[in-house]
Amino acid sequence: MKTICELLNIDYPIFQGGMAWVATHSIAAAVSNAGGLGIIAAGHAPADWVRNEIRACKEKTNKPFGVNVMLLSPYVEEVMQVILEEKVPVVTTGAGNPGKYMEALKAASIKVIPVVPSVALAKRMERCGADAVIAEGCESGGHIGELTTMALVPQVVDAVSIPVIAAGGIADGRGMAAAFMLGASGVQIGTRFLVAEECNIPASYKERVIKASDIDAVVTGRPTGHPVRSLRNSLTRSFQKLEKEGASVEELEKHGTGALKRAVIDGDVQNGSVLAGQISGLIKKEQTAEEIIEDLMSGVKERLGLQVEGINA
Ligand code: TUI
Repeated sequence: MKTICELLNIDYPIFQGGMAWVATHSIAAAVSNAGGLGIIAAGHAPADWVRNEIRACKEKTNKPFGVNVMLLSPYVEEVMQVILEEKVPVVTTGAGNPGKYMEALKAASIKVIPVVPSVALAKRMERCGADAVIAEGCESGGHIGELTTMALVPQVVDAVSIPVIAAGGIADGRGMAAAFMLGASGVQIGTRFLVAEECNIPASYKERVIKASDIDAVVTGRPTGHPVRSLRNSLTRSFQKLEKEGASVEELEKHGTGALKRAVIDGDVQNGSVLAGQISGLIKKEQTAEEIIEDLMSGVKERLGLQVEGINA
């Protein structure tokens, strides 16, 4: 089996998470230029916005990059069309089953790497032609599944024969080494790239991540069927109150409307949804994407030396 670096033509087995509203061409191009796989998040954005971001990314890097498609987006069909037209090298997907798009993406030689929260979905994705899967544990920020990274990754590794990328709770060389020990072929990292210099979110958002403690990343929205992990603030407290009072799904969904944009665009980290993972407490400073990748690679090499395929590319 090819290593993930050989498969995608990248130097290091590090994906930057496709964080909605956050992951624009700026951070994606910086991560790709540093040898990882930068990923633009399509989120809930219209197709024209995605096309502009793809073109801006191509201006800034000649290296492979990806687009993450949030399958709950109302624009998913048009966004997939743009990805095909622009011949984006890699597509990752989240929050659903991308099966119906697989044939067209594969026919365009686009590598397809779905995020999976379970063994069953990982197997289904392998059967319909996925090139790899991202097994994302519930330590992650944003929309999450049930299983932890520690439990999910080895079970997915045993169930499929395509490469498995571990995500959720990984932010340094130790976490990366642990992921390789579980059988992963690479890692996807979101939270640490939130505080990258090239990540153009408000300073208030980065400061909130940097000052987060180990227990600050909480889950709200379980009753809606869309649990979301974000950093404790006025919004998470009001959500928890509504949930305790038995608010309806409609009320809870209404309460969450526009909350991510409030944090990422307006910088309102009290009333907005500050999506971030459980590993936030480990993150202490802003650095360039290149410094983050160098730190991850030196940390993992220090621990695993030459043992793991793909890390010495
Ligand atoms: O998608 C994410 N993280 C996200 S998406 C997001 S924006 C958002 N919009 C509306 C509601 C909630 C969030 C913020 N963060 N991560 C990847 C991920 N995918 N986590 C879990 C899943 C997942 C869940 C179910 C993937 C597939 C799936 O399949 C269900 C099925 O159809 O079989």
